[in-house]
Amino acid sequence: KGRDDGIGGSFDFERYMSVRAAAVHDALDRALPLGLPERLYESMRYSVLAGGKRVRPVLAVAACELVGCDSAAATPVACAVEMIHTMSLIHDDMPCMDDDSLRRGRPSNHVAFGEFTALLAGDALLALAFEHMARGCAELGVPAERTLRAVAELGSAAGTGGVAAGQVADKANEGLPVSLAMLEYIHVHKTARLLEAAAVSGAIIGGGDDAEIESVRRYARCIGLLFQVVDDVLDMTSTSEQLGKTAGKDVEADKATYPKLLGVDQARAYAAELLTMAEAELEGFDADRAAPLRHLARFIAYRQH
Ligand code: GRG
Repeated sequence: KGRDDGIGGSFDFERYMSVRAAAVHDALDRALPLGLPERLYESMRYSVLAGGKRVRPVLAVAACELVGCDSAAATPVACAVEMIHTMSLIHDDMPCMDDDSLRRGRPSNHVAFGEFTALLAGDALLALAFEHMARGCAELGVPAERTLRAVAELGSAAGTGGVAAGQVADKANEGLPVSLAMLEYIHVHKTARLLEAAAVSGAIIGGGDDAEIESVRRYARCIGLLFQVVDDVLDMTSTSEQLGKTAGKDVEADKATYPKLLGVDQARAYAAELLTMAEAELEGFDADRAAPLRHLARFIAYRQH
């Protein structure tokens, strides 16, 4: 097709990721201009524009393209999902949660701005996500019923049907023996649901039919869990390589993980199975259009950090 964005005959995934992630970064920058009170805006921009892999927004864009729509239509929903993800990181780092002082290579939001500003920046980002999506989709002429459906999808994934529920279960089980079923519940809700909602919302906004949307959901559910299993394996392998971990990491020592419950080899085998299942869900789609999501699944499976 001669496109220079990595979607040509031979697919260049790194280029696709960097072009799409840069577009999302610019859109986030525009979505969040400085305003008053300045400190609130600065705190929100500090975390949103700090970088990160941008996996969730790229998933939304790629799913929108998968169902045959232009990537631009998915920009507001891609920004919304990254705002929700970022607010969950801000709150997760606070002293009442995981008490982490570093995030995305710099001081956590509450370290840089203080606790109450960090808390409110997170709250404001969650609210802005839905405001931005509603306004942005309307401006682009996305049919309102698609936007409404995507709003419900993201709302559930952020709250009682996803991240907040998963985090409560995670905190409530801290230091307790955790079954594989509970570990799966925590990760499905805390991590996989938002990745799933990112992809599903992109497919909804792009005008996918119900069968396509459900295929995208099953694909994304697999890569959401895959993301966590790989994270756990990477954590364990890097932890065993680094002697004398910091006190902060010692708290994590009694945290249940897939390699601890299954063993590293079994956890890796589970990751391979999830990757196979994710790729199978893409078989019904045009191969060129499915290339970004196929490579994204492999990127998640084989990433080293
Ligand atoms: C969302 C309403 C709402 C509340 C938040 C604090 C909290 C409740 C939840 C914690 C959620 C959390 C931090 C889950 C972990 C998700 C995860 C795997 C984060 C790392 O994602 P990456 O690797 O990070 O994509 P980057 O920085 O690359 O974006």
